[in-house]
Amino acid sequence: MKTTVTFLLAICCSFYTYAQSTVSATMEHGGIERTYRFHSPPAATLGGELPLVIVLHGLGGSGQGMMGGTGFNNIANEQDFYVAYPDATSSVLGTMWNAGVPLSPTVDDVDFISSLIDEIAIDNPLDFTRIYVCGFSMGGMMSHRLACELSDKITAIASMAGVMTTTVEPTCSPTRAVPIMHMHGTEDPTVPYGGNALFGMTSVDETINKWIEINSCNASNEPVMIEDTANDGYTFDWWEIDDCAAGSEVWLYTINGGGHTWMQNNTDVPSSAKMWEFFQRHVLQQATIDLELQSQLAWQSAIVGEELTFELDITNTAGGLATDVLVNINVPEGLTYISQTSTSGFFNETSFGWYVNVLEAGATETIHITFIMDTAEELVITAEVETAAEIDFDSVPANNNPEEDDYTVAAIEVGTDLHDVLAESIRLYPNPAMNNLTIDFDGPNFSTFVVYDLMGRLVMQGTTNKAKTNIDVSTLAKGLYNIQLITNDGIAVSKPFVKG
Ligand SMILES: [Ca+2]
Ligand SMILES: [Ca+2]
Repeated sequence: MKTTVTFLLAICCSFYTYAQSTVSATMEHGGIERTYRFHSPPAATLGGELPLVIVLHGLGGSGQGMMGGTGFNNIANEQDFYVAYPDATSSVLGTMWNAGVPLSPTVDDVDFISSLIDEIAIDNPLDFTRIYVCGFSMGGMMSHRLACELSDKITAIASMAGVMTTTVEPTCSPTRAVPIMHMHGTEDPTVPYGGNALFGMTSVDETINKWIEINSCNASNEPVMIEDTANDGYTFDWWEIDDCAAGSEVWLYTINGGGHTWMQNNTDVPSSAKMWEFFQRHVLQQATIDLELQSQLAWQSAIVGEELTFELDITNTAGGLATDVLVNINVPEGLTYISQTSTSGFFNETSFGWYVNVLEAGATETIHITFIMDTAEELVITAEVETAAEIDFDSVPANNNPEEDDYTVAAIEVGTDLHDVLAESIRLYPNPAMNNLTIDFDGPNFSTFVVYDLMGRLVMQGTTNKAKTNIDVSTLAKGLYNIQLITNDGIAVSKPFVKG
């Protein structure tokens, strides 16, 4: 049996060796004849859809040159994907992508790459969820541009020594979070790590920060040094930012001492192999939902022993159906749960998880949760979408990012605002008062009252209860007075009245 298996493997592998192919091809685009190299791996002859990696050359380079220099064909043969190596059009500086730097050709290279994918797909069944672009130098700049402008078609990009250009950066607004891998040498003299404004190059930091912002990443972790074993003359720092919206990532490899060159297989982080490793982590999943949370508190009784109501709204502002939606409500110590009412779903009174389940496009569901306040300290209730089966346009569940719209904060601030709220809950009448003044309030427990005249002298004091309290003011001289009411918790609120 073992012998048979070995024999079959031998057939399969020799078959593979002979079945790969590389061709030169042309296609018409925008009235120009465009050229590219195309490599099919042996697995293509077995049928079925395969991923595509598009490799973009640098200024003055060629697809042929990239094919020879990157070794992507060998990886493709082993890992079963197609590779295309297109050629840029000519400029005064040589072959050049329209990546958005000065002297770029005016051809629409974004549309060319889009058309190239379609052209290749005619004869080669593509897995459209796994289309990747990478490039060197200006090809890397073009890769960043494609991530910005062709994000509905390209799953992820990787760049070696090519930053986002200064003309592309301000308008970069992909339709989804795009996984980005960037490699750059600190001693790169051509595309400097710190940028070159004159030639339209942002810095590596600006490029990465832009993607952190676009992809809503939590980038609080630090880069780590890759083990230095290859004796390649460099060290590599890896900043693996993997906490980003919609499962995207931003990876930065900083090559300490590295210049303007593709990292080969004898280095600790070979560019081609690492890019493919990164690409394999990502499959195109279009965002279809946009969950947003909003919350507020009913203030009136934000006082010890009284009720407080937390209102939470969840809205799906996008066009797709959201399913399996769970919202986690983080309730601090100091609040005792009493009851809830919700327009939809199931509420777990122990975990404070609100399982909304299904939320149609444009729909809003609401929950009201009532607590008793056990403390007069400031408290914060937060809530965040914990799970959703579909991809959200601009937020990622359970990443604890207060900047995202799937996160909301409701703060109970027992301070000046509470005094204002309490003051409004008190009614004094008649005002002016002749003989009797009625103190009428709802909610809070005011236990004592003190009356001061305009000079600040104490002229009367007594106790109150929760119902209306009548006090005899007939002995007071005509004029303006302040009555101060003090709660059981020692919170004092003043209101003026006139003795007529
Ligand atoms: Ca959202
Ligand atoms: Ca979130």
